[in-house]
Formats: sequence, C-alpha cells, structure tokens
Amino acid sequence: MRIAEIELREIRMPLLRPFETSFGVTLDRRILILKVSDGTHEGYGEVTAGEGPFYCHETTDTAWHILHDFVIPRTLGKELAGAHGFAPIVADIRGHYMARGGLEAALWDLDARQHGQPLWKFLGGTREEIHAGVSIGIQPSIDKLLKVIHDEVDAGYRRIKIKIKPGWDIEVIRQVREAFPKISLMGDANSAYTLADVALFRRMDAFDVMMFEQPLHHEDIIDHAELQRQIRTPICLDESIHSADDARKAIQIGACRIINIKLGRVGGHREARAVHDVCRDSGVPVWCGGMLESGIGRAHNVALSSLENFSLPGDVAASKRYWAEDVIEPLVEVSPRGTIAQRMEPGIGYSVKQDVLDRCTVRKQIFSA
Ligand code: OSB
Ligand code: MG
Repeated sequence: MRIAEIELREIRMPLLRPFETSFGVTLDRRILILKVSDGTHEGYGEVTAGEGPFYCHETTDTAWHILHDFVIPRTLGKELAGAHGFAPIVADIRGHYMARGGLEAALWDLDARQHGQPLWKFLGGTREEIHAGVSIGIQPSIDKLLKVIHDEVDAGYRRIKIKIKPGWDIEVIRQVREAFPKISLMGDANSAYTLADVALFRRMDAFDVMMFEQPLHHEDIIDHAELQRQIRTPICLDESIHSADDARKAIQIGACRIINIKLGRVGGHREARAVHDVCRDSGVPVWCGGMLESGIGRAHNVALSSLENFSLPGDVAASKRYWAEDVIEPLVEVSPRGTIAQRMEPGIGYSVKQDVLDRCTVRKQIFSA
C-alpha cells in the first residue's frame, strides 16, 4: 500500500445539546478528518481529541501539529504493509495516540476498500449487529435527567450511562434506580474521585450499577485496584488504558473487571484489537467508548464493535442524538431494539457527504508524495 496523498482538515460541528462531564461542557466540536489516497481508492479517519486538554492531554490543535510535523511526513509516499504496517513507523512517538489513531483509521478504511471488503469483516469482526447504549451528560436537575433517560429507554437503547461527579452521584443514582428499577445503568466519573471516597462507592454498591467507569486519576491503576478490592460493583477503565500492555497490567493487579476501548485513545484499530484480545484471553468483557464523533469516527466505532469480545453495549449511538446534519450517508441509525446493523459496502460502509464536509471545514491542507 503506497500513500500518494493525505488530506488533513478541521471541521466545526455544533452539538444539538451541550454535553457536560466532570471535566467540563462541550458545545461546539472541532474535529480533524483525514483522507488518504493510493491514487485509486480513498479512506477516511477521524481524530477523537477534544477541544481542550481535559479528557486527556491531546487537543484538536496538538493533533494537527503532531500529524502535520511528524506523522504525515513519515507516512507519505511510504510503501506500507497494509494499515497494519503503520503503527511501527510512528512507534517512537510518545503519547499523542489520538493524532496517530486518526490517520491509522483512514488507512484501515483504505486497506479494506482495496480488498473490496467491509471494514468490520476486514478487522475480523463477527457481530452483524451491535448493541447500542447512550452516555448522558450531567443535567441541570435530576428531574431533567429522569426525562432524558425515559426518552432514551423509549428509543430502544440497551444501556444507560450517566456522568457522575462529586455532588452529582449517590442521590442521582438512587433516584434513577427508583424510577427505572430494571435498566442496565452505569456511572462514568472521568477521574473525579480519590481513594478518600471509598465509603461513598461502598454505599453506591447498593444500587445494582453495572460498572463505575474511571472513578480515579486518569493515569492510575494502583488505587483503582485498591478501590476494586473494597467494592462489589465492577470498575471499568477508560482514561488509564492506552495499550494492550496497559490492559494486561490493569487486569493482572485487579484494577478493573471491564475495559472501555476507544479507537483514538489506544492509537487505532491495530492496538484496539490487541487490547480486545488481551481482555478476551483474561475473561474481561469490553465495550466501545465514544468521543462525540462525527459520522466518520462513529462508522469506525460501529465496525470495531463487531469483534467478538465487545459483548457489552457501547457508547455508540445514532447520528441524530448529536447532529442536526451529519457528514455521512446513510446516518448511523439505531433500531427500536437498540441495535446498529453493520454495512455490507467496502470500507467503513458509509459515504462521506462532500458538500456537508466542505461547508463545515475551517482549514484544510493537502500533502502529496
Ligand atoms: O469518558 O466516555 C467518556 C465524551 C467525551 C469525552 C469522554 C467521554 C465521553 C462520553 C460520550 O461519555 C460518549 C459519546 O456519546 O460519544
Ligand atoms: Mg469514560
């Protein structure tokens, strides 16, 4: 596979609703989109970095810098052993997984198209439909949250994730559980707590929560292992896991019983698959996380979720939950049974709406070999 041209662009897309987590509020997304071409076929990928360095150190702008100055120059004109051959040529770059992962994803789309195969099959996936869940941001009131949950359950979603933070946790979970005794419910803290909160988590054990996602520091596994020893509810790691090695260590010391895999956070499909395999071999289920992606990143998440050990519903939801207008067609849609069907077309299986993409674009650069 020889990469003749790479296009890097920034698009701006307003979210339909503000999304609030323990680390801040997002209203307008600034997303980097990569297009790669071998002269015949094209592939699309998305950088999942946020606007500010709050979920992790990367931002839209640091990703542009790393791609522009380091990742793209190394990839352009190179003869790669398929998308699989990309990771080794950027292996010496430390961190910046989302920047690398955006280009890596585009290369997998291209590789799958070269082989005339849908990406999910090309990745080795077997799930022809995946189970969709939703991530619901912190709301102005518990009543408002209950209403949002009601609507999402009505829409068919199989699992409800709520964001928690100190002051928006046990009372919220108590009331949600009271209003919805049967739903699959989980809480995501995005690192808002410390070991000083063990007693609080022990009290929250009473509400049959599927898992607490990343309760402690974004780089920690040691304290998570201590917390997991003291609570019954499974811990799921998100921020702390960037590689299969991280996953192996976290599982080995008992820091989690579930792992959320995000394509960008681990640097692309190759490492995502490796994390998946480590978890599968240890009996740890995984699910696919989301980063408020446009349709391009979302399509990659749908394909990734087809791997066998993605046995729990992920944060992969319908385009219309996020955008008035998405950049792909058809839109990512969720059935009344809470499922998303895989596409049978080559590559990501969705086509990019060039006019919408161009309208959202605020900067673009083309690199030719
Ligand atoms: O921690 O999973 C997270 C969004 C931005 C940053 C971090 C997270 C999230 C989500 C949203 O929970 C998932 C989605 O709907 O895309
Ligand atoms: Mg999370």
